[in-house]
Amino acid sequence: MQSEPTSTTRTLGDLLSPLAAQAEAALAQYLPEEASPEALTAGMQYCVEGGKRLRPALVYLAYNACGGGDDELAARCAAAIEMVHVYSLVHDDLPAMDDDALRRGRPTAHVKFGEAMAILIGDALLTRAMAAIAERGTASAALCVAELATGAGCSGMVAGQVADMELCEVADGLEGLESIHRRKTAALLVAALRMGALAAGASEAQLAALTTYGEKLGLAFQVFDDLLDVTASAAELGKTPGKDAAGGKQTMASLLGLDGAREFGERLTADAVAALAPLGGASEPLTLLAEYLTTRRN
Ligand code: GRG
Repeated sequence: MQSEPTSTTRTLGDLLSPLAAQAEAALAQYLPEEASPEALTAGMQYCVEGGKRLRPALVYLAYNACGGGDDELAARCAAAIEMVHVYSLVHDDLPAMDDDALRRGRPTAHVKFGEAMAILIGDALLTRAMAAIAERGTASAALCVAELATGAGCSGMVAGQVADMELCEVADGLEGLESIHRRKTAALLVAALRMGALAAGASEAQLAALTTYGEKLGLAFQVFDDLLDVTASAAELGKTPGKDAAGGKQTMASLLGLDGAREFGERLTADAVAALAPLGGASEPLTLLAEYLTTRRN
């Protein structure tokens, strides 16, 4: 007889799949807008399919860790953060940016629908995300919109992308790379956690703990992403591997070496977990998530 998986043998999928099911339901409910042209809605839906649903999971886990409260707001935030994430992937894959043909194991949006439609699908996902939260109509919802816009915008993810594309000045070496990762990757994870916490009416201390966790987790996530770019296959990743090295881009792997980058990622993960202390036992799934992310293959 096969034994039940223990907490140490469970995979990232085991932890994320119930939360992913919640995210699917939230996306099905909050992505479509009645007056949107059918072709646009279909394009948006194509692009959100697949993916690990990591950011919605962070919304739900932070929400639960802070004791819950407004389930509908949490669901709206979970759908919204995935829409913003997917918009960023669609735009990042465009010829003017990373020019990639493969995403989530399928043709990218511009390959499938043409460049103009891909830009518009991204625009629609970003704006629909903000409306999906704001429509809740509460003060907490307004705070969540601000969190998401800040994490995604000109001091967060977009700023990180501008720096990554060398469209502004960036410091050399590790300092510069970390400043890119903090904005391009970590800012959206922080927004996911803070929105989940706000939907639960979290205290300032809980928000601060989750913010530090998200910052460290985001940096660690990107370190492991850099490693996967070197060590994983296209079949595992569902996107083109080896692009960083081919483009002569600085990454954690090129700066620190594979072993050094792994050690750095593990240290950041330990720092993320340590930041959860004020939340007590309720944050254990966030600890498990951080630890599982060190072993992910996609
Ligand atoms: C175009 C404004 C704009 C931003 C682009 C998301 C992004 C910023 C670039 C994509 C490339 C990249 C390495 C981003 C860092 C964040 C990251 C690792 C995204 C991939 O996230 P996963 O692994 O993807 O959670 P899935 O498909 O599982 O959701």
